[in-house]
Amino acid sequence: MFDVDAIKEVLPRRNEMIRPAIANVDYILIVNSCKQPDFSFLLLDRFLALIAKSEIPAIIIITKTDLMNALELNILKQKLAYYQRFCPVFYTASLSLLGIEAIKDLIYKKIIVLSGQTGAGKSSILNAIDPKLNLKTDTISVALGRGKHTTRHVELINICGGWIADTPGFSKLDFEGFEARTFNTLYPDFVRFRDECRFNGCTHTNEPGCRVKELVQSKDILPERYENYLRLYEEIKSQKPIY
Ligand SMILES: Nc1nc2c(ncn2[C@@H]2O[C@H](COP(=O)(O)OP(=O)(O)OP(=O)(O)O)[C@@H](O)[C@H]2O)c(=O)[nH]1
Ligand SMILES: [Mg+2]
Ligand SMILES: [Zn+2]
Repeated sequence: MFDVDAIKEVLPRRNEMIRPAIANVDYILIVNSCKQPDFSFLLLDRFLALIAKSEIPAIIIITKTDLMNALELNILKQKLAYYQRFCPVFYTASLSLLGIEAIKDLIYKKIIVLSGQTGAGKSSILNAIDPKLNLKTDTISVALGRGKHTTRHVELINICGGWIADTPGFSKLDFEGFEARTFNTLYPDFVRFRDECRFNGCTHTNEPGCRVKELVQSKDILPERYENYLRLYEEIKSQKPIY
């Protein structure tokens, strides 16, 4: 197997992920399943903010589209159309190979990291690209409604003329080292309007004359995304500082 650390020595580091430790990553694919485990916008927003801090471009991959009926999938697609303004979104169903060609095109000449909840279908995407990889996958736990941490370590795989890292899914993602005051800078859809808020450095929470809040009212900013922002903002604010 290719040594993940070797890449770090060859090239100057453009960016570096802390978990997993891979340098010069071109994209992080945030893998989210429609069901099993259930799709969560809060989890997606959490991922996007974490990745925004690493300054690596994110791409959203929606897996297991076969598990939603047409109506459910349409509702999901309508909301995700909002995210498409600042982040590409791809839809897949790995077992029927739907959407897999588009993922292959992404990998060419790139270093990519697959990231997402356990059981979201990361390894299954790679098996769909090349069945010879025969990566271990497992059904999700019915009792817990999530995966079983089937992939245990980072594996960097050379396929489609590029490198892609399969990673273990995680169930916990925290904002250690993040500051509430600057959390708004991790939201490209809010940053656009920053200069239109009355106060410099507006956190878009309690300040008067906040343009972002106006745009939430008029639904030009997705209200659920803003509500999740407030939840994550409060979470960061209540974190104990670590010295
Ligand atoms: N119906 C359906 N099931 C899928 C699809 N993709 C993956 N699965 C199933 O979802 C389960 C979990 O898939 P994995 O590929 O192991 O998930 P993972 O993200 O690699 O999980 P970890 O390695 O634990 O992080 C397996 O039972 C897969 O067969 C899909 O597109 N449709
Ligand atoms: Mg896996
Ligand atoms: Zn504001």
